[in-house]
Amino acid sequence: MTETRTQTAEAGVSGPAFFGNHIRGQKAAALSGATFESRNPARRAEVVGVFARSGAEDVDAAVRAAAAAQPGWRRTPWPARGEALLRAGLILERRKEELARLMTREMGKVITEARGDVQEAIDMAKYIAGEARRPFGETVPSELRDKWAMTMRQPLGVVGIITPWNFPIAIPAWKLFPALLAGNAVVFKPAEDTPLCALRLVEVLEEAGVPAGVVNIIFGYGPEAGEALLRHPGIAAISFTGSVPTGRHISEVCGGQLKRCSLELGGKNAIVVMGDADLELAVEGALWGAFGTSGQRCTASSRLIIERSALEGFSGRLLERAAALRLGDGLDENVDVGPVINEKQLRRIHGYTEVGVAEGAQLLLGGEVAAEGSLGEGFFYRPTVFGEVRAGMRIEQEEIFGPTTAIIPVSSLDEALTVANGTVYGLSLALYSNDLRTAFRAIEELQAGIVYVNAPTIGAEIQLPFGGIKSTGNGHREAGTVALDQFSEWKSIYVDYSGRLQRAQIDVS
Ligand code: UN1
Repeated sequence: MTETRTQTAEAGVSGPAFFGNHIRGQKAAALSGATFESRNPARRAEVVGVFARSGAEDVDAAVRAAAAAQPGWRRTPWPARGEALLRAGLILERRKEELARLMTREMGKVITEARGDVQEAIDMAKYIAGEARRPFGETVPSELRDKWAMTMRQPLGVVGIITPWNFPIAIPAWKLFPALLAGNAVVFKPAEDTPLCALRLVEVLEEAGVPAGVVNIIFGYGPEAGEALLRHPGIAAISFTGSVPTGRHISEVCGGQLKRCSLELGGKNAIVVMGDADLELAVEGALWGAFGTSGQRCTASSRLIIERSALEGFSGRLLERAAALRLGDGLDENVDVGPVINEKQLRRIHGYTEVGVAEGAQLLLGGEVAAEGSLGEGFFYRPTVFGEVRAGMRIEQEEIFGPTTAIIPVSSLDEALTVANGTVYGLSLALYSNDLRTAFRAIEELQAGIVYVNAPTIGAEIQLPFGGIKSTGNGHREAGTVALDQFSEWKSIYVDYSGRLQRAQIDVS
């Protein structure tokens, strides 16, 4: 256990628990002694924990620990590494409810969704454990006699993993589990809003048999801990999920150091609803896609592109259903929409409401901070719907990362596809239609890493690659059959058993 109670000024009264960094399996305060707090966004007065605020010297200690542990882990057979990850999945399964409740306290998503988040990590553990016995290489004929040619995957060494707060267990699992299966050691910097979820996940990995030092956590802020991790020469690769500006910065630094980086960045995802669609189904999808996780998903349905013939029926139903969504503490099973993560995000989301109004979009619902009763204790924003949004408006182009969606009327499938494709992002796009030809045309034409038919833009499963095109990323994918690619190198091996020098390209007969 890496926690102690902090003492408040009054002797004997214990304050919130203190959590150090997790280095070589041991708790470690920041060398500077600095700390920060993680708070419950549904009640800002509630401190979930006090955490080490790391600087470059803490990062260095974590990288050294990882580098010392990596050779032993690399030599552990793949199936044995897989067994440890499977055990981690089984522990997560046993502790699912407890971890989900912690997640709701720490970042606010409603409890049903928090359970889904833990489940995504369980799924990933089981999937990747299966991969342990099939990290296939190739064996191909040599052009020379008595010589074999083959490939195998190799770990990179020590990798840096930097994760966001919106999926506090699932996204770390997407990255940590394949990185570990491939034989890497890890220095993990979780978002400063969800440090305790991250610590619990790593404790589960160690309980499951991942040796101390193989995964180390440094808590803290991007410009301090994240920056030091990124620049550390002992780090072979960075895997990052977060914003486009941070992703670009990471890419530039890694580029300068010839360091591999995989980036999973923003989205401005859209649901297209054609006139022939099942409107009830489309409204259900839009509600879930736009307001699930309070819209704080990179896959959120923040644009609803509606064919004019369906506009009235769709908008009427949507507004009625959205107005009935219940806000509150996500631990209450009757709550539909939890808080947003923090005050800064709350202000940013409201800033976009002001932008939309100034641009001339019609504010149809919400558009304000919700503060009545106990909602005033947290960071709540009303589900917000804009109508009469035109392609090119800022609220149609920029990622808001909150419970705000924009209805964009269009006149044809062609126009719908052009609008859907008309942003710098390319993560997830969806189409509702009952016409097979329309559906397949959209599947071909939509420019995104993920396309849904008759389902909203959220809801990816771990057995398919996850990621996007254009400014959403830099060509990598997480999860699925390619999960190991970002965390391994190919080694090509030639074995010549002829007993004589055979020159390739020359002694060929
Ligand atoms: C994210 O929003 O960063 O498809 C990830 C989904 C989830 C994962 C979202 N399974 O919405």
